[in-house]
Amino acid sequence: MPNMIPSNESEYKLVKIPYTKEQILKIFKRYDKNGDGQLSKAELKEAFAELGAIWPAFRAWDGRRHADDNGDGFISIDKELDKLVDYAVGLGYTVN
Ligand SMILES: [Ca+2]
Ligand SMILES: [Ca+2]
Repeated sequence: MPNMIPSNESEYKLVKIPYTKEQILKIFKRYDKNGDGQLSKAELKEAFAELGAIWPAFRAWDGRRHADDNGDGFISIDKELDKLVDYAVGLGYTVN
């Protein structure tokens, strides 16, 4: 924050802002790198890494366990992504 002189100590504290559902949705959609409308394990892993997951590979696995309704190993952006977003929202990732 340039040119800002905090008037008291509390303003130095890092304010953690949780991602909104919409932001998380956008991030997941952005990680459909090959554009097939499905999120693969590798794509999920990268998305969770961006969200700040400590262990993205685990989240990619656990997220699919929650949201992969038809069990094909992929998250369908049309049909299954909502569930995955709810799962990710519940983890409380914060911006920055
Ligand atoms: Ca894909
Ligand atoms: Ca699926």
